[in-house]
Amino acid sequence: MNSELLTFELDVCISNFEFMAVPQKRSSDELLQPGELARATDEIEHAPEQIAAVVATLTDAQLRYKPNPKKWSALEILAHLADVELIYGFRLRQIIAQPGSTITPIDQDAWAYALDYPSACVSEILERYRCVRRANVVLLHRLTTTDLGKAAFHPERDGDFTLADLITFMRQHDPNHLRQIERLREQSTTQSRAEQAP
Ligand code: NI
Repeated sequence: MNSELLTFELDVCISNFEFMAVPQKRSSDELLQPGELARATDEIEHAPEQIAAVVATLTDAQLRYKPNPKKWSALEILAHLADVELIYGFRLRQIIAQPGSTITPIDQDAWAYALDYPSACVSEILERYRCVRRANVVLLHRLTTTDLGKAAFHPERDGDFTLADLITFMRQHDPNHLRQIERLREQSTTQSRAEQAP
């Protein structure tokens, strides 16, 4: 099982399914508060630039550093973010246009393996992540709080997955992985120093 941030307290993988990463640490109901949808949209809009800024500080070795074979490298996390953005895009449109339809769960480790995340090109995935995010943010700007209760059926929840749930997940997913990349940078630097020590 590959590494993934699945809760906001733990950075270990306890499930293959991205859905399980919905931590509900922030309640989806928060989005109903005045100004909160706009605040979430703003956070979601700017997250890729924060990720890109951290990635720009990484050497190629740091990008590929894995603390152990089962954990993702920063490069694999980036490829995951770019692919998850496609999933967000589809799910946003699905819930808006076809409420009551059924969501297809994602096995993120199967995606990472089958789509060969370690061979990803950083500039390509960053560009795709930003581009699809921009398109998704256009959609988010159109939403009002009355849209947030629209839902599709999520088999792994055995219940509704609302737009509020999805947006709450989106606003937490990038910062979570940003911290994961920063930790990988620190770990790789520490290991590099240890290897150079006499
Ligand atoms: Ni993730």
